[in-house]
Amino acid sequence: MPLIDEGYRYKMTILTEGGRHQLLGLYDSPFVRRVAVTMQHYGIPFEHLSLSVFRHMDAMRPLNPLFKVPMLTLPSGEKLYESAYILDYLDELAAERGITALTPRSGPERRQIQQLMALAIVATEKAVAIEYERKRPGELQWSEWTKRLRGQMRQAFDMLEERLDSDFLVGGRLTQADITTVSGIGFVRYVLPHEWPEGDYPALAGLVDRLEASPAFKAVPLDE
Ligand SMILES: N[C@@H](CCC(=O)N[C@@H](CS)C(=O)NCC(=O)O)C(=O)O
Repeated sequence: MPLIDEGYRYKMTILTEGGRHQLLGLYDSPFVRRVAVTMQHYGIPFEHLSLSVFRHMDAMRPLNPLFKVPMLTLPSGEKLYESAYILDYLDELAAERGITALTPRSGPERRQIQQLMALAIVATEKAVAIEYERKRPGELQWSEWTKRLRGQMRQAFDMLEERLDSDFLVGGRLTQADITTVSGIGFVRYVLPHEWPEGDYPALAGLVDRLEASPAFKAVPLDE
């Protein structure tokens, strides 16, 4: 059975030619999800192409032969890769529309947000690596390596937990540090629930509850 029927292919052509943003990748990817939540937050409409880098390779090949998501196709047809660069583009777009960017263009807050995002990305990358290790045939899995990954993931979450002493990580307002952190934790809780010792992270758990209940996160469910 073809993974993309003709109607779908037609729809995609219209979208890439017709002036809308198009986001490729499943929302169970924390990197795709942070981009989608950001677009929701900024009110930038987009088409979501819900294709898996593993299960839908034939359908993805003509769109993105790198098999790496997220990929954002701009209304011009230009393709952007790497969530950090995509977010940078979205912040610029938001600023042009008079919306406060989730990461300011300059100043000490920018640095703080970027450094907390760096911690969230370490935690998230290590969690994704744990999942990839689990996907390997049983005899090729290396428990010592998984232990190291788990230690790094938890260390990064510990450092974020320590920093969170109010409703948000930086400046008493929602920033990309919060969205990236909650997207990473969302992935762990959804894909690797046994790796999320909730009781160890009360402040982060509160942040997750608050943000997951917000319209921007609710519009981006993990199973799409
Ligand atoms: N640094 C990249 C990481 C993206 C990433 O690792 N995406 C995963 C899905 S969670 C992926 O595409 N995996 C397929 C692969 O790496 O081959 C970003 O932030 O965009």
